[in-house]
Amino acid sequence: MHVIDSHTGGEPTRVILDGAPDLGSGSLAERAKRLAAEHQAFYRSVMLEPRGQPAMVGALLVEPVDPTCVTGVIYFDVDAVLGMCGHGTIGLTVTLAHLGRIAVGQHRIETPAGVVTVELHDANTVTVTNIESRRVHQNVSLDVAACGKVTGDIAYGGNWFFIIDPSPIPVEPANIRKLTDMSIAIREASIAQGVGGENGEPIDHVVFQEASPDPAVHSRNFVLCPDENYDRSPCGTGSSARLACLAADGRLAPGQEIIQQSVIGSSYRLSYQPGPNGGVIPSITGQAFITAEATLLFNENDPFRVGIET
Ligand code: PYC
Repeated sequence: MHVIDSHTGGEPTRVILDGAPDLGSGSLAERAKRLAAEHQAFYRSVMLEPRGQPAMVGALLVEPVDPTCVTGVIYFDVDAVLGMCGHGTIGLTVTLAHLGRIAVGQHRIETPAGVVTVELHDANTVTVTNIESRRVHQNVSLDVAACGKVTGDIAYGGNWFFIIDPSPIPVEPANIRKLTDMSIAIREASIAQGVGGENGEPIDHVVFQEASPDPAVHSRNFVLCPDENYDRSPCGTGSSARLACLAADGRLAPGQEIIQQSVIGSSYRLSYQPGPNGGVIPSITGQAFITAEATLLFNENDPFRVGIET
């Protein structure tokens, strides 16, 4: 299995070029469901240690349905198949350029959540124009055993987010353990209390937001991903969901650009345009760097061939 690894603001992406199971035909959403239901062992073996690493997202290249797209892609982490992934799309675009498959300019990429547009500015810098993102519930309260009542907004940016703004704990590297524990407890409470998206979709990510002390930076976030790791990048789909909340609250005008940082200080430039269905069309600019080109090996005699399951 040939893969190319990259990181976007510190968050790793592994693009799988070949050697993956055949997901058959149908829409990308149908093929993503098949991947989740029938091929868990495959994607876990690629993401888990010792082959993978914590927080890594896989990007499986598939044939697009829409022939105007340069590729189709299905993203996943060790615990879930994702609707879309912003940092992964920046990493994938830089990888496609590295492979000589695309040049500087605009390209379309099909994901289970819909078609996104990417603009490759140079070997490392990409703007993703995401699918329409929206806030679906405001000021939702959850009773969380570990920390009491927590209130947040529920928004969609290609995945489902519970966004707490302002964060009750400072969004700083020293607090990563505390933020992780609290966000896991919040996600578990949302599931136990039946709180989710507009059709009951489960919350898969939790976001803590806070204003930045640096006047050049609008805000910082901590984002918990389905695999219970935090996003090292400011999370493209999470930033999209957040833009939808800022727009709905009248706190950010269309076209106004802000800088959002992750908990480790990596940043995206963000803006939006109004969407056709009352949401926002987010624009996310970030940088990715290739870290490895590799062939993954699966030795029959390796006791950890399928990864370390804990
Ligand atoms: O950037 O959208 C994102 C993302 C989702 C999970 C990890 N990164």
